[in-house]
Amino acid sequence: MNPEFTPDLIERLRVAQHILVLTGAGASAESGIPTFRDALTGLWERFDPTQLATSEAFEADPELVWGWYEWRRALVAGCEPNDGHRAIARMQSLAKKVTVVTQNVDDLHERAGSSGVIHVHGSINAPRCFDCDVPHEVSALAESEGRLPPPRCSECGGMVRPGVVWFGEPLPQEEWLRAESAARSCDAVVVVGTSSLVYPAADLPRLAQTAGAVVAEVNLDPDALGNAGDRYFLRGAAGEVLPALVDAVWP
Ligand code: BJW
Ligand code: ZN
Repeated sequence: MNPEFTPDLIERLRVAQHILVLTGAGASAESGIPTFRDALTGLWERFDPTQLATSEAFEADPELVWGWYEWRRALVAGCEPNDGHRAIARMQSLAKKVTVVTQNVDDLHERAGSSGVIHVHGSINAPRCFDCDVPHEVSALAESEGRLPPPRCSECGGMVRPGVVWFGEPLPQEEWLRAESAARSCDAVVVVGTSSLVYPAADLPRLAQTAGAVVAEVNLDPDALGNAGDRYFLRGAAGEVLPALVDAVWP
């Protein structure tokens, strides 16, 4: 068994009444979706993803930003959930209660079989009007990668934008309240593949820890470990560590 799975951690997860799983881009990396702090490739290699994920970028160059999101939507549509997503879904079927909160805008948790997933940064499959917020039906995926003019809103003629949360925008209120409430009431948190740099999502493990929960973090990079107090760090790829962890806790 992985030596980082200490008997103490295994026992705390086994007896937990409510586990919060918080995922970031690293959870989908093994499915072929680049993380935010990874360099982009191809046509997009000149751009910093964190610079494209803003309303200022969209207003300055809508075709660039819409094209990038349509490229990512196509990428997600062509990717499959990985063993990490499947282990989380299995955890939901074995543990008493598991709430999955994701910062990811893909639907790979759902496709792996997870239910009730809380998307705190929105969804790449739910475009809406930039001006009046009316939802826009997703269009057929573009054949080629590159700049694309955003469609127009059928209500007001405004530009359609991706249904995701950009920097400086509030998180969807209901989703955030549910995520916060899960953090305050859970007894264990499993944090998967996030750099923990983006707030307020990065605060959820700290909130839970303050309320007495144990926190375990799965990440390839030890520097991603939050610095607050006694946490368990499970170094490695989500697709390897999570299935082994689920097997160890619920044999
Ligand atoms: C693996 C792996 C493998 C790889 N296995 N691991 C100063 C202090 C505090 C806050 C702020 C501040 N200045 C500004 C802010 C606020 C800002 C913020 O946090 N900025 C920071 C950068 C400092 N936050 C916001 O603006 C948020 N809104 C807000 O605060 O609203 C307030 C408000 C209230 C009322 C009115 C108005 C406003 C909104 C944040 C929205 C974030 N949006 C994005 C884009 C989403 C759409 C899209 O997908 O394009 O969300 S940015 C991007 O970062 C995306 C991600 O969800 C998010 C987090 O990234 P994540 O998931 O952690 O990915 P990476 O790439 O960073 O890390 C991957 C990790 O995986 C790494 O650690 C790898 O090692 C690891 N890994 N492979 C395991 N196989
Ligand atoms: Zn509109």
